[in-house]
Amino acid sequence: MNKEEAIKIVEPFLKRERFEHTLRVADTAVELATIYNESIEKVEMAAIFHDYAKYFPLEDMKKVILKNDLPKDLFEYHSELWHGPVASVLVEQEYGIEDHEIHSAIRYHTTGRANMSMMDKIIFVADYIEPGRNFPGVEEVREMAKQDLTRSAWMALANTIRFLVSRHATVYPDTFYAYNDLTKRIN
Ligand code: DGI
Ligand code: FE
Ligand code: FE
Ligand code: FE
Repeated sequence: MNKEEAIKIVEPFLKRERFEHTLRVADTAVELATIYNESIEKVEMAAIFHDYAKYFPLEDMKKVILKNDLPKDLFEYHSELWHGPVASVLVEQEYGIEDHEIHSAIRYHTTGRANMSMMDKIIFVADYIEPGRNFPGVEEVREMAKQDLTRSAWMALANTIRFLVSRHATVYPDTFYAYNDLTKRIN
């Protein structure tokens, strides 16, 4: 599948703004892949599909989680966390994308995880810094992403945790695992 085919697949599943976000994540991810010597084709594919399941009915996502080897504790947390894991299995089952690095980058794009791969970090950070984002602190993460991808992912995780705590929201364990792991790795 090439880039154009992938875009044609996801477009009908996304609202217009989300589709445009997806294209900006893909461009941003390609810029990062260029800087950090990762596969442009793989990063682009992960980015195009990362929010593929974002608007699936909750019941459909639930079924996908139950039928596949995905963590059932997702049901104890906000349903906003389901679309990445769900998309990561559907890209294989529905579109034959078999690359595990692509699966992982899609699966963990919202929460992160311990031991994030370069591709995981590229998609996670691209999703956070794409030019349409204006979270408090995003400009610092944008600048850092060009210098030190790991530190930029750590900054985005810290901001996300601060944001969730300020809203008295729960934080999924993988988000803490990602933050703790990167805290030990940054210098
Ligand atoms: O799908 P996007 O909007 O492009 O972005 P995303 O998938 O990174 O995040 C979706 C939302 O999930 C975002 O508003 C913040 C929230 N979120 C991220 N990590 C956690 C979280 N929500 C909870 N409850 N726990 C988390 O760990
Ligand atoms: Fe998402
Ligand atoms: Fe994100
Ligand atoms: Fe996204």
